[in-house]
Amino acid sequence: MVIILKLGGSIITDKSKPMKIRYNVIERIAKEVREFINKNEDKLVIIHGGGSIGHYLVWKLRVKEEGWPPLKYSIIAHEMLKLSSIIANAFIKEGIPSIVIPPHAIFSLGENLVIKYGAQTINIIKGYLDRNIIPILYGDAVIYEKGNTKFEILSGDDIAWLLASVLGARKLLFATSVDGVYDKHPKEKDAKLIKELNLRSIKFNEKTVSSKNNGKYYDVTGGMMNKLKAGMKYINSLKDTEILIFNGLIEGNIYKALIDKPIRYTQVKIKFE
Ligand code: IP8
Repeated sequence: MVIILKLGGSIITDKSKPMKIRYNVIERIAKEVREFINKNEDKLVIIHGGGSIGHYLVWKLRVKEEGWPPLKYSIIAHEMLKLSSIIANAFIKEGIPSIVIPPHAIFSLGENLVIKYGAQTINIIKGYLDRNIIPILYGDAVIYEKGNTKFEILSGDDIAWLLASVLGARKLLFATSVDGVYDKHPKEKDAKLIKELNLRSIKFNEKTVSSKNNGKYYDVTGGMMNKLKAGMKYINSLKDTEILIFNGLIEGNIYKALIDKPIRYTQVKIKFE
């Protein structure tokens, strides 16, 4: 069975510092993944976010304001590919067969920012899984076919939900820099972790759904709010998928989430009340 693991940009980079990659966290995650794949049959797909590389560059280069000049597009796509290669490199060092699949080469965005892809894209991802190679994808800048601008950001969260849906994933794991979804901003003293959240009845407003990343000047895809909103499109195909949002900065949590050991998390359920 397939497990989708989304590594938040806020864990693999330091979002408070531009272009700051957390190599030690990436190496630790690679070890946890190795421990898992050595003992388990599940097929893993890794997706990661942009963190202080992607989000920072989109903000710093002012691409949205300037209508995505082609050279600036290339810089962002290239820097994200480099970040992904660093993750693949850490995996390979741990003996984990893995391959970067650049989203800008297989996905585009169409009308209403719907993700467009061909059947062959999914065949290729499945082909790697069948051959025991972990595909690594990420939030990327991609071609925007129907917009006023030629390019747009495709969040890794959207890719994670989409692949969980089309690959019929057993689990969809969001490793973030907080323990899950809170009833108010987690920095507030009396903020409580929501243990279980029903995606069908969730109301999207800043007060009920917030994360540490919200409000950061350069988070261009909307943090926790977008993570959940992005899942709405796939609600009917994910009824059998276990969806968890948890803290990937705590050592051992990723491994525990992969093997179903108890940790603190928000479980996202999709059910009729
Ligand atoms: O962090 C955003 O991906 P996300 C990617 O998964 C870029 O939302 C390039 C900003």
